[in-house]
Amino acid sequence: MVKVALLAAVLASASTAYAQCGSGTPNARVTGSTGAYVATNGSRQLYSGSDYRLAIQTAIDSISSGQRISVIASGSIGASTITIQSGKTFEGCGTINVGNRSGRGAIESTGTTNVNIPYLTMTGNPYFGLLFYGTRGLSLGTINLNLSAGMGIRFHRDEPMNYDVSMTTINCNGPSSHCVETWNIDGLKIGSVVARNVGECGLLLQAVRNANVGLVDCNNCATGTGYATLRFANRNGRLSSGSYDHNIFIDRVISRGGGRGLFCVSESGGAVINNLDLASNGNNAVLIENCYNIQIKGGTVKGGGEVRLSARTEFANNRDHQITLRVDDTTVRESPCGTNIRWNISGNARTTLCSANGGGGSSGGTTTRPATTTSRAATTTRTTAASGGGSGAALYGQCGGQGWTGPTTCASGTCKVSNQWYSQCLP
Ligand SMILES: *[C@@H]1O[C@H](CO)[C@@H](O)[C@H](O)[C@H]1NC(C)=O
Ligand SMILES: *[C@@H]1O[C@H](CO)[C@@H](O)[C@H](O)[C@H]1NC(C)=O
Ligand SMILES: *[C@@H]1O[C@H](CO)[C@@H](O)[C@H](O)[C@H]1NC(C)=O
Ligand SMILES: CC(=O)N[C@H]1CO[C@H](CO)[C@@H](O)[C@@H]1O
Repeated sequence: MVKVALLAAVLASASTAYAQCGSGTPNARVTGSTGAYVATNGSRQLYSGSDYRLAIQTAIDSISSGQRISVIASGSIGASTITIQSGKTFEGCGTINVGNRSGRGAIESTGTTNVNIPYLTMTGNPYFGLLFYGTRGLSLGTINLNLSAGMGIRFHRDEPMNYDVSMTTINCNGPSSHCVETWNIDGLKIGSVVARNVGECGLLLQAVRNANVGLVDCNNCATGTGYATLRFANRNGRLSSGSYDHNIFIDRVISRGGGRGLFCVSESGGAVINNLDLASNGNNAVLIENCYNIQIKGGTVKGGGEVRLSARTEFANNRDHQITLRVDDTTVRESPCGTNIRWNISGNARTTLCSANGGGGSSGGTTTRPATTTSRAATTTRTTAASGGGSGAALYGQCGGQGWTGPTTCASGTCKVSNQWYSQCLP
């Protein structure tokens, strides 16, 4: 808790000190426009010329830890990298256009402490817009990434851990990969990630522990892929003790269209999600695969692909989930049966679950609830046909796609291919 309080204090002081980008008296500035950039440190001119990146880097290098540089000018750095060292505050007030430097970030900060980027607006097609690893006390404020391709923010894989990372408001439009992809963070606080037209995930958390996220809101993210608005993967939420005690807290996930809504995979878990608001997701609205101790406290799923608990054989099966949701116009299915899965599903969804309300258990019969029945206990049957042919998938249910093992015909409507991963019964 001390950590959280400290973080809040740091954020508060940052926002009080610099109410607007470039306000007050930054220690260094980059001004000018195309062909004529000027870097100044106080009243000293350090650079004058056409190289926007060099102007920015010269200004950054001139300040000391605890000082601030404001890039007032807009321009293009091409396929190159801006590096921010420990203790420095970097404000991108103009629009920084960037190119694709393979394997690298347009802006990087690695092995640093207390770097602060309160404002940034970036355009272009970076390999990684911002690349981080081995950071401590990194703070990102309002970051606008309006990209034509590439990835927004990346915390690198196979590199040292990051500690105490905060992000206030991340907005993405247009990247072909993820808006935010994290690996290896202990202590993450995010206000919101709002993403539009993103090729892969809105927010992808991997090997992260002790996280607190306000909102993830995606419209048209991960269309035609197995990615999701919010994805947990690669032992996300696994504590160093190996336990999956709740340590990943997500307040709200909004997802419209695109690929999956929520996707948990590869031994991740330890997460509490207060509210889901998913509609018309392709693939699965929710897919939880080999995950542990996920609690979904409420919310709605409307149409789109099914809500599904599934498992691959290379990891231990699902266990200890508690899922309360209203689900309409799609299906809810647990296959294979997990251990200690507590469902509370309302709405008109057809459900194929392994335990009755509030129950646990990993074996025995499957409970199928037809769309019109509200009492699950009333219609307990062994359902060999539930995931197979017979009557076919319900209207708006999934009827095909790569990896799909359920029905391939429709009880109502016609099976139409949405993409490689997902076919749906449509009227
Ligand atoms: C993003 O950039 C495009 C041009 O590349 C522009 O038309 C659009 O207005 C920008 N959107 C935002 C939200 O800045
Ligand atoms: C960047 O260039 C590499 C090849 O060097 C290419 O594979 C990649 O798709 C490009 N990324 C973007 C965002 O343009
Ligand atoms: C199921 O969820 C509803 C809210 O949708 C709640 O009112 C009810 O108490 C829950 N039931 C159980 C058994 O948890
Ligand atoms: C290179 C240079 O001139 N650096 C100076 C920039 O200004 C700060 C004070 O704002 C000095 O501490 C730096 O030495």
